[in-house]
Amino acid sequence: MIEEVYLYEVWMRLKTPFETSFGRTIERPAILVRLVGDGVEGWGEVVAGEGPWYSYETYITAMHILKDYLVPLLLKNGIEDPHTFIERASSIRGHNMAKAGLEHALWDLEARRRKTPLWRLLGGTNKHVQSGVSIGIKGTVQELIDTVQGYLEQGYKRIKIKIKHGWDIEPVKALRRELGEDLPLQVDANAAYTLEDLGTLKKLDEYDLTMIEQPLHYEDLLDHSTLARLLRTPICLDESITSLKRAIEAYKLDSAHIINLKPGRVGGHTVSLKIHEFWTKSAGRPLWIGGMLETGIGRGHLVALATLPGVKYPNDISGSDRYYEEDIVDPVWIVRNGVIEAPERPGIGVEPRIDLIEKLSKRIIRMTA
Ligand code: OSB
Ligand code: MG
Repeated sequence: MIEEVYLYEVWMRLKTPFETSFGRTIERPAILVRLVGDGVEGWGEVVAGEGPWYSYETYITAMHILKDYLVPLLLKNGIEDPHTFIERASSIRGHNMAKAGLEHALWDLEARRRKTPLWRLLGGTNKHVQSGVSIGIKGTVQELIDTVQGYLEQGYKRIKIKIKHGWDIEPVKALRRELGEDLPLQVDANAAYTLEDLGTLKKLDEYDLTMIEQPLHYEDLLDHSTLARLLRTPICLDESITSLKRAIEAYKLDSAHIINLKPGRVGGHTVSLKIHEFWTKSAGRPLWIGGMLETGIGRGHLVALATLPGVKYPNDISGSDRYYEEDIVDPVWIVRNGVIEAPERPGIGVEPRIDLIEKLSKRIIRMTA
């Protein structure tokens, strides 16, 4: 039985600011969800940001939905199983990131109870997770080149750069010129363009990018479908895929060849498994696992998901040291030769450092059955 639920609002200072077309992050909030039952713990992380920029959810709306709806739903009904939780939580519209934080904690708890690694419980097959790096918008092209070179020296398998108006053709052209045709390179626009920008997007199309991620509006499927027909570069959708239904629609409309699957965006592992099943088996298309600058706890959940057989590209799952001076888990996540090895330890396979988490928390809420 789950006896206690803790919600921690932690703040994590990034080693370097992370800039995208929607804004700049220096310090990142995260809501950590900790379940305690029968002497076993389960941990999850809510990936909502400080403001409603990537998604309408924020760490404050997530705290509200968890505290006032999701945790009471769980405790009142004695729910322990992630599938039942997601079914019952479907009466709450949206708020996928809040749902995922708690649902992930239930999965971790279940895996730890069974003394099995979460990735095996999810049906993962490949314990060698390919690690890519997502690089924010920089002040100068030279700074970008130096940053990319640094990550390549550390062994990262592919480079993704953030683009926006005024920071698109030039950085891509410079990276191709300086680092060659073979550099595995992709771009992420975070919804910065419209079909009016076809000229720019056509120019980007000439640089043999592995994919272009979410070029158009954050809810769009239709214009992406039009764009997909006009570009050689495969389109990858991130923001637009918020549910299994949206993934099916994207397939039917041919809006994308690839999905960046983020469990936080779709409401957790249960829905992620369904999207993986549909997109990679029924539709026969590839996907990979995206990130939201998670702490080591959220990263553990991403690593587990990235072991699934339909993951065909390197993921936005980098080592702990790419994000934070000091991560909140032991051991921290390490990238060797561009690979993170999924651990054989139970659950997400790393232990949250409670003392450090308490120290970094601005708010801690404890709820009991
Ligand atoms: O669009 O993929 C994105 C980070 C925050 C919000 C959105 C995105 C990202 C990233 C970072 O690209 C990926 C990572 O965690 O390394
Ligand atoms: Mg993205």
